[in-house]
Amino acid sequence: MLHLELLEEIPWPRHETSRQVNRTSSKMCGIESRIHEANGCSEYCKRRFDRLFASCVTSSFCTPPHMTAANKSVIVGTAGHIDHGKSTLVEALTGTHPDRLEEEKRRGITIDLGFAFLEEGGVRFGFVDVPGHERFVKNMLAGTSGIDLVLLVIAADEAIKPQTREHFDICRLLGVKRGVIALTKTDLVDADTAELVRFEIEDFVKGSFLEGAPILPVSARTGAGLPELKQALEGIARELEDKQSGRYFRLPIDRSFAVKGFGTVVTGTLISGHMGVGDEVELLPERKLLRVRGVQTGGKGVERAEAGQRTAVNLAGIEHAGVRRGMVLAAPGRFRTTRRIDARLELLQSAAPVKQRTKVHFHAGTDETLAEILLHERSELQPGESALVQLRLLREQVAVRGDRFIVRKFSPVITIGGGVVLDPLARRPSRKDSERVKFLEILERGTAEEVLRALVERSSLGLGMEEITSRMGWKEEDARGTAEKLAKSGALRAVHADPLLLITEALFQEVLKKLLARVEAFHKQNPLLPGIAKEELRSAVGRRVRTETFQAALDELLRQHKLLAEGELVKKAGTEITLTAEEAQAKQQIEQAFAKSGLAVPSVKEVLAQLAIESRRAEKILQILLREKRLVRVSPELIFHSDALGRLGPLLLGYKKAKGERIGVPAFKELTGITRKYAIPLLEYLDRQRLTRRMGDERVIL
Ligand SMILES: Nc1nc2c(ncn2[C@@H]2O[C@H](COP(=O)(O)OP(=O)(O)OP(=O)(O)O)[C@@H](O)[C@H]2O)c(=O)[nH]1
Ligand SMILES: [Mg+2]
Repeated sequence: MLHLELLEEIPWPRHETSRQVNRTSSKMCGIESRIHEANGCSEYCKRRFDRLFASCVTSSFCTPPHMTAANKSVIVGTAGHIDHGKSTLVEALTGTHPDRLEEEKRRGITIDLGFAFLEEGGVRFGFVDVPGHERFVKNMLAGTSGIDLVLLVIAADEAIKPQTREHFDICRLLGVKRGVIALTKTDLVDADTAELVRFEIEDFVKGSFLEGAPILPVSARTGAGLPELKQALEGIARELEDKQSGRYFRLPIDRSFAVKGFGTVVTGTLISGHMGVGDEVELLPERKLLRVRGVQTGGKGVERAEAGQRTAVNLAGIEHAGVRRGMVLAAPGRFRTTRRIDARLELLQSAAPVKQRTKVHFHAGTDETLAEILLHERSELQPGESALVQLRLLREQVAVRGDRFIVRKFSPVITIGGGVVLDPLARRPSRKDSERVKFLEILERGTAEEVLRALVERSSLGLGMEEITSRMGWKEEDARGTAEKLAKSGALRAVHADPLLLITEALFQEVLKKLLARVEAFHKQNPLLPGIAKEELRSAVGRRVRTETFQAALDELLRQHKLLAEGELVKKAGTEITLTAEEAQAKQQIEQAFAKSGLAVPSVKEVLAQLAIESRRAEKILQILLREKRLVRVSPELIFHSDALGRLGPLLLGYKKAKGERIGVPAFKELTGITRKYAIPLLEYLDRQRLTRRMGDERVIL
């Protein structure tokens, strides 16, 4: 196995920043990496590489190595207006300047996302530094979607500016729950001004998730306030809930590049589950299966990355140009892509009213696409209001219930709202669908049991496990547990165990009733037939009932002994064929006709024609005799009585004793006293019964 040290922020031997990199350490790391690869990586290699890694710390492009074991990973996203000092503050906190691009250095502004790491008091912080420029909010959105807490940066000399508001709104709409406010550049203002800005900020965040959050005066230039800021970040980080490690692995990609000697590397924030070296992962929406060759979190090679960590993944099986920001790495087969999402959309106070079919830019995870808003049960959404909507997406997205998204006006491009995904595999809106709003309200507020029940009730054909997990983002075992509880309470029925298929108990009862009624009707219409063929019964419940449901219902009726199965036939328990006196007489007549003729049997037609009952009934009585094995069909035209056939065995044995084991057709005719018309089909029948074996023109008696 290849041990790859994917140094996300330190000397990457990568194309785009090769000039920025400390050459010596980069070269050494590159060489070491190749040794790892060539040797299939020994522990020795790994240790040497770690030592080299440690020697890189003096480089201005290196993050300190993380030699102590951090027990919590937290992603901090910066937010704030352009030039308010976000990147400078990240550098002051971590030692890494997050701006990577040549253009960023030249223009002195952040254009794309930057990353840095800090380990403080057992917490491993991953910083995502975002651009403040209004033209790059799109990039900011890709970085902010996976953060745990926001570091809202407001310069003391400028106070609250447009992108302070926009970034703050975005964080709120994305459901960021915690944060710290850094009042930067305090070295440029006097104490009174700083105090005034603090009041302004307190007012600004009132009633939001940042109300009561620490507002800390800092200066990246003098270093004032930095220890307090680190302490505040650490304090909040400790209070944060752990991320969704109990869900399936999902990593929205924010960067993809090639590393010489390793190939494609992608990075992103691991938003749920975990993933490790050697795993198979699925690239969505491409649906490509790829293998993980190496993983790095927080600037260090690891065997496994967990939810909540900045992660770099070295992928086998794809060119880096084949991966773009917005794609998702996911646990294979656990997520689906969609172009219709039902959601709760909140419109910002500052936005204009939204009408039916308003076009917007839709941002979720690290991806964006155009979307059309379809309002459910209303024609307009007013500023500051929220509503249930459908988002019709231009390009396929990966989404599960609970994912957050942002919408921005089509033109000019400004943030107008955001919300939460309720049903990622939504149906096309229809006036007939009167239950949709009720259903979405359950998805919005319901417990797992209420949600699963509502989902099953809305799936007339039944709901499969794959659909439950990909739609809700639940793990299979959790879905199974919830389903079991609902089955016990009598709300749902599992008609198939693996893969699980659920239907409502009401539908199951309906199918049971239909099956019973169909079997009863069959007996009524066909008193002389023993039962209905399973296939015929299957078609009686219609195509809107899945085969699994039909089978489970049939099994249930058999288990309850309401129905009985004999081979491919199903009959109602307790029903026997009862013949009328006329039919019983006909049965006797048929049997006798064949019995008395020995082996020179009459044709079926002749026998039936002599009966007093009509031919259809007579035919059924003949079938009964065949089923009872009193008569045997030897060829399509010829039927014999079983007693006559039974006498053939001893007759042949006598012949064998007297004349030897071989017998020809003429000898057989003579032995049985029948013509060729009967002899040939009978000999073929005896071959099938293994009483004789054909050898040329003769038979060997066995
Ligand atoms: N005096 C002083 N200047 C600062 C301080 N922090 C940042 N600056 C300066 O402010 C300018 C902008 O800082 P950046 O860190 O690039 O600002 P930013 O918020 O990252 O800007 P964008 O990423 O483009 O939105 C730079 O020239 C910094 O040197 C500070 O605390 N005091
Ligand atoms: Mg910056």
